[in-house]
Amino acid sequence: MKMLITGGAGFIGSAFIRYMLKKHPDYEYVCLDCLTYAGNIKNIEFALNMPGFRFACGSISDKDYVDALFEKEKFDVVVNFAAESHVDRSIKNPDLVVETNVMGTLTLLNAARKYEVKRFHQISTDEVYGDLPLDRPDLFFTEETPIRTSSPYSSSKAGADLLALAFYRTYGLPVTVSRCSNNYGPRQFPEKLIPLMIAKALRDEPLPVYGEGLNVRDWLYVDDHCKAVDLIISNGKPGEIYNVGGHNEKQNIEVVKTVLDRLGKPYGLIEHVADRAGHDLRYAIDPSKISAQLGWEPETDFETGIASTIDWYIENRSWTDDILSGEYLKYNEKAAEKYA
Ligand code: NAD
Ligand code: TDX
Repeated sequence: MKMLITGGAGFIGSAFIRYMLKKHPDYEYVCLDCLTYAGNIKNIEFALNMPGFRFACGSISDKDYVDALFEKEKFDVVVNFAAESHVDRSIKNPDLVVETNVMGTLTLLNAARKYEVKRFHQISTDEVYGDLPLDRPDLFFTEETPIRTSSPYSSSKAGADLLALAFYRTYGLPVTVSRCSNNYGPRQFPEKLIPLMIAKALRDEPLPVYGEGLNVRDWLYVDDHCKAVDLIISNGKPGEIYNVGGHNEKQNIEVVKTVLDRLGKPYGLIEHVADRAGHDLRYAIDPSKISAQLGWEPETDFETGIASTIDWYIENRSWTDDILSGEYLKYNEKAAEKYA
């Protein structure tokens, strides 16, 4: 079994590589990642010299590179994590999310079809369903919820999903799609809510909470997402979409206060700032399909997961420091040359 993992130098992709190398050490893996600002070669340093693992520094949007890689490696399975993943950046630069998330996915789909991969798994997001009202806690996103995106990011992810599903229907490419809720855990880039708030609090800097902080996100520990993806690849049905989430809804302000409490820092560090444009109110996943059909259940509850996540950022402070100082770009550049 040979698996291509794109975006494997990022937050979830690197957790997935860790998870899979442990769970299926007999598989062969290639990680394709072009090391954008969000990629970090240190995230997968442990794997670089392992037999059965190879890093390829290239872009999913580079047709010639992708075609040559597929021709050479003859992948059985492709798991596409690579994306521009930050909503705020997509609001500032909508063109890039379309180029990477839509055109990059199309490039991979074309290659997967040409080289007859046995499974193409597209990593999507609950954000493709838009948002739910704050005053209807009875409502959840199911796989039948219509696509109703809000941001350039979620629109581009929805475009990629629809293309992947079209390749299943039109060309018979064995595609599966997973739509997961907000992930948290070690090695998340310090622009996303939880690692950003930890980084700011550790430095006694103001914590920027958009608006009143009443928007709700449904948090899942990253390894539980990895477990779901592995199950879908092994036992999921081509053409199907699987929602992934652990019924762990929290208002942003609650999450921020949890971080401050764990670090022993005062709530006075919280600074309410201008709201995000088009800010989605509430995300909440109904995971009953993946639970009933594939037996998936999350293993890490929020209290345990957030405590160990905060501890990880304290114990590995140099990981964040290197990003904030720009030092990580130097070792990424070296890796880009070595693994071109
Ligand atoms: P991330 O931003 O941490 O990592 C993205 C990775 O993709 C980086 O290593 C980056 O270098 C790489 N990449 C970007 N453009 C590329 C290109 N053109 N070619 C090759 N590699 C490229 O993102 P993440 O948070 O780990 O998210 C991974 C995937 O999961 C994304 O598809 C995202 O939409 C999805 N997702 C994320 C969450 C979340 O909470 N973080 C939730 C649901 C779904
Ligand atoms: O500084 C901040 N202040 C703040 O209040 C930031 C960065 C965020 N927020 C709020 C906005 C959201 O309501 O916190 C919430 C979470 O924000 P993000 O971490 O940016 O995540 P979100 O916009 O919910 O999108 C995430 O979940 C779905 C990921 O970034 C996506 O990649 C994933 O698809």
